[in-house]
Amino acid sequence: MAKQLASDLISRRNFLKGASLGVGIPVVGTVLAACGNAPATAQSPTAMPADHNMTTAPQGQAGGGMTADEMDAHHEAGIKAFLAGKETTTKGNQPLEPKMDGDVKVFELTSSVIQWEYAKDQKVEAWVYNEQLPGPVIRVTEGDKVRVVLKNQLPESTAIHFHGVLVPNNMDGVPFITQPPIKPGASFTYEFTIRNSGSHMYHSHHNATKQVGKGQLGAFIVDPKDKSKDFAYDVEHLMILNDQVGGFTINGKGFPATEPVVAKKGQKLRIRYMNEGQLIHPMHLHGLPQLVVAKDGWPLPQPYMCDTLNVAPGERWDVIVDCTEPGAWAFHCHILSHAEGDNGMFGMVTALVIQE
Ligand SMILES: [Cu+2]
Repeated sequence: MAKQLASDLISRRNFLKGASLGVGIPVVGTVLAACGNAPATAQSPTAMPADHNMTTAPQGQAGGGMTADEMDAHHEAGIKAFLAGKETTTKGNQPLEPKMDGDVKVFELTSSVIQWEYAKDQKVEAWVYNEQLPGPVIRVTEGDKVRVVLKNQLPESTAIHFHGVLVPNNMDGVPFITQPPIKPGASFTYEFTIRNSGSHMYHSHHNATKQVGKGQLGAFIVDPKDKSKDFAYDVEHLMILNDQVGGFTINGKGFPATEPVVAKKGQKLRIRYMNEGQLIHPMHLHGLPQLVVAKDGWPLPQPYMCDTLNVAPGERWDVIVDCTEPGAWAFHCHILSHAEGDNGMFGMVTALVIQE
């Protein structure tokens, strides 16, 4: 077990190669240095390497009924597990390939109930699209003719609202306002021509506290027809926030099962934030400013810099990060109870890894 974990860490070290981890969060450098010198023992606090550079912790209780050393061991184990990167095998946000029907792009979605692994060995009942959380990414271009066919295998009626996408009234997906509810076992077909670009979402608009909370959500991204009108970026990362199923999650996973955001030095990284939860989440990136370029898919008349960006329920924000500083930079929600406790970091935490 320890051997397996050691090899995981080594392969992740190759993956992170050139990231100059030592200049990022110091604890990461410490973890990797310890890993190089001793067998990995992430889950075994008693086997922690002694740190002679630090003052010995007092013997009293540090919090949560633990000594300071025990607490630090939990914190270190979480970081090690994150770096190993094999906490869970499932992944949401997979691209959904359309079938062509003439010039119409046809996307097929099925709502169903599954057990979703939001953290290592932690499963929870989730109501998902196409057996993933978040649901698959629907990505189209302005001017496209789009058809979305939803098959409902939930025990409740449902409907899809295309949040932020300009659609005809009868395609807006709100039961009893624009359509009948889609009963269990039934299907419904949405069809519209894409009029506006940007970072949007699709989600249930029926018993939504429960249905969206349990995972009836996904990204709907529209690229501009004229690519020269898009923001300049080299790589992009989608970050869907939720705070019900699985607790505080980024892309359906809680730290340390979250994915790192990876870019190379010199690249411009576009992050698309989407909040499908019930709470505001101020997303804070260490080390590098975020240039905020769009709100709800609409380009801002005056982009602005920040390090912490409030992402409220229903909002989408696009930011560009100029990846000038190599290293692993902590990246987390700054409502601290969504991110860190006695047992270490959890929930809405990841890292931006900028490779040299
Ligand atoms: Cu938060």
